[in-house]
Amino acid sequence: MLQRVFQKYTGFLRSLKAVYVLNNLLNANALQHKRPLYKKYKLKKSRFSPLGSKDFSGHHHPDIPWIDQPDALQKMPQQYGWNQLPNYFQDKVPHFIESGYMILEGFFSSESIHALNTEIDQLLQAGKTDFNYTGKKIFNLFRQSAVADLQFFRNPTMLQYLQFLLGKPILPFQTLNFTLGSEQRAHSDFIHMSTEPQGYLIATWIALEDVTPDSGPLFYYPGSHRLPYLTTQHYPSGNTFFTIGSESNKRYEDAIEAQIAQYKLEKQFFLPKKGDVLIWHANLLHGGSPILRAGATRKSMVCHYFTEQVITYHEISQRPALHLPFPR
Ligand SMILES: O=C(O)CCC(=O)C(=O)O
Repeated sequence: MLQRVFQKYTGFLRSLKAVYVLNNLLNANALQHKRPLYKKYKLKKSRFSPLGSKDFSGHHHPDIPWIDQPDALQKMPQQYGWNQLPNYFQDKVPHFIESGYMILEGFFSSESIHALNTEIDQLLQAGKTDFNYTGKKIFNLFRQSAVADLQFFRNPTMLQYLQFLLGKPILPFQTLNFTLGSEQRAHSDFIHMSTEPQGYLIATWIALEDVTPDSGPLFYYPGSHRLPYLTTQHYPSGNTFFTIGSESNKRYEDAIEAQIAQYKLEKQFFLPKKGDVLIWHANLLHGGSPILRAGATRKSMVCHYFTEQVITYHEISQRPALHLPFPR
C-alpha cells in the first residue's frame, strides 16, 4: 500500500535518504540475499544503508560481462549456450557487442500483443493499475497482468537470449508500460539501475503498435555503450550525506547531452512494427523523442533485467535495489 502511495508522490520526502533507509528496513526480506554479495565484493556497510558508485570508487570488480571484454568477438562461440541459439539470433550478437543494441523483428505475435493491449485497457478501466508519478509510466504491470508477466517479461526465449548475452542467470527486475511517448532526455539505464561489477543490466523495448516518426519514437546512440559509465561522481549531483540533490537527474541529463556533443554521437530512431523488440546494453544512451502530433499514441513496454550474483542498486537515488534473489 505504502509502495503504491509512493509511486504517485513527487515531494520533498523523495530527497531524504532516511526515507529510503526506512523503506529498506521495511523490506528486509528483499535485501537478505545481498549479505554474501557485499562480502564477496568487499563492501563494508549495512545492506540497509544508502549505496552509490562512490562506495566502489576506484575499485570496480573486474568480472564484467563477456560482451564487454576486449576479445568478446573471439569468445562468442565458446560462450555457454551458444550452440542452443537459433542462427538468426547468433547472427545479431556481433552487432550487439559493437553497437550496444540489437533488433528482433516480429519477436512477439499479433495475438500476444492484442491480448496484452486488451488486458492493459481493462486493468486501467477497472482502476487496478495506473500511471506512476511521471504520468506516463505504468510501473510493474506484470504484477497485475499474467500476460505481461509470462508472455512478455518472463518470456522463456527472451530470458535465454539475455542470459547468453550477460553470461549469468537473469533476474527479471521491473517493467514499464507506455501508451504515449516518454519524451525522456538521453540517458544510460546504469544511472537508474546499477550493478557492481558494472554492466549486469539489460533491457528490452517492445513495440505494442507500429511506431510513426511523429509519435515520439525511441532514439539511441549506437556505440555509446562503450563510453565510461557516468556516475554521480562525474557531475554536480548536489547529493549530501542526508539528501539526494533535487537537480541531480537534470544535471545528469545535461552532462549526458554534453557527452553526446563532445563525442559527436550519431542519433538513430527506432521505428518498429508491432511485435518488434530492441534489446539494449546497460550503458547504451537512449531516450524518447518529442511527440509531434497531438493525440498520437505509442504503445510500448520496457523490461529491465539484472542478473543474479551481482550487487544491484540505484545510483541516482543512492539506494540498494529491492528484489528477491530469484524470479518469483
Ligand atoms: O520509451 C521511451 O521513450 C524511453 C524509455 C526509456 O528510456 C527507459 O525505459 O529507460
